[in-house]
Amino acid sequence: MEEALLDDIFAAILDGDIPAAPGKVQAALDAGLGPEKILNEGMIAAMGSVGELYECGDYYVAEMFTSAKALQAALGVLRPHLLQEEVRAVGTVVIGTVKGDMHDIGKNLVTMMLEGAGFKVYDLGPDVHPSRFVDAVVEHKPDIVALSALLTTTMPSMQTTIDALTAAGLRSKVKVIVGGAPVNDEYAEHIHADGYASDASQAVALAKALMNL
Ligand code: B1M
Repeated sequence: MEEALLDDIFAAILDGDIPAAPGKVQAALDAGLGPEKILNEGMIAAMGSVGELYECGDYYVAEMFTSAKALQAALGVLRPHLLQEEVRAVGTVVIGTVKGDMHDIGKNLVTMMLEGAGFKVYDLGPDVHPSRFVDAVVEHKPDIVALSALLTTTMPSMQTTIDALTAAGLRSKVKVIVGGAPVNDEYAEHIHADGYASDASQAVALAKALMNL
C-alpha cells in the first residue's frame, strides 16, 4: 500500500503529469505517510531518475522541465506539512541560485526548511548576479548568505559572489554557506565559504550551528 502510493508519486513526477502529481501526494498524506518520506522517496527520487534519463538521452530538456513543474505543483500540497510552527526569528538568510543557473527546486526546499526552523529568508530566486547578492546584503543585513548551484559550469559564480561581497567590504559581516549537487566540502573550503550542506536538513543544521543555536 505504502509502496504503491510512493510509486504513484514517483510515476507522476517522472512522467511530468502536472495535474495528477498534487493529488497523488494528497492521497499519500491521507493514508498517513510522513511528508519527509513522500519528499525523499517519492519526489526527489523521481527527479534523480529524470536526471539519469536525461543523461542517457531518453529525456530532453522539455521533459526535465515538465517533471520539475510536476514536482513544484506537488510541493504546494506538501509545503504546510513540512513546515513547523514558526516560534521566533532565529536569524536572517539571503538565498539564491547563482548567476547563470536556472535550477531552483533544491534552493526552494532549503528556503522552506529554513523558514520552518524560524529563519527569516529573503529568496532572490534563480540566476542571481553577484551584485544583487551585494545589494540584498546591504538592504536586509542578513546573518547568512546561502548560495545554490546545480551546474559544474555555474559553481565558479559562487566564488565571484564571495569576491563581490569582499570587494563591497561585506564579507566579514555575513556567513556564506553553499550547496547543490556538484558542490562539496572541498569546494566550499577552496572558495573560503563558511560551510557546505548536502541537503535541506543539513542546511538548517549548518545555519543553526553558525548562529550558535
Ligand atoms: Co538541469 N541539469 N539543466 N534542468 N537538471 C541537472 C542539474 C543535470 C545533473 C542533469 C544530468 O545531466 N544528469 C545536469 C548538470 C550537469 C552538471 O553540470 N554536472 C543538468 C543540465 C546539463 C542542464 C542544462 C544545461 C540542460 C541544457 O539546456 N542542455 C540546463 C541548464 C539551464 C541553466 O540553469 N542555465 C538545465 C535545465 C533544467 C530545467 C530548467 C529543465 C530543470 C530545472 C527546473 C527548475 O529548477 N525550476 C532541470 C532539472 C529539473 C534537472 C534535474 C533533472 C533535477 C534537479 C532537481 O530539481 N533536483 C537535474 C538532475 C539531478 O539533479 N539528478 C538536472 C531535485 C532537488 C530537490 O535536488 O537541486 O540537488 P537539488 O537540491 C538538493 C541539494 O543539492 C541541496 O538541497 C536540496 C534538497 O535536498 N541544495 C542545497 C541545493 N541547493 C542548496 C543550497 C544550500 C544547501 C543545500 O545552501 C547552503
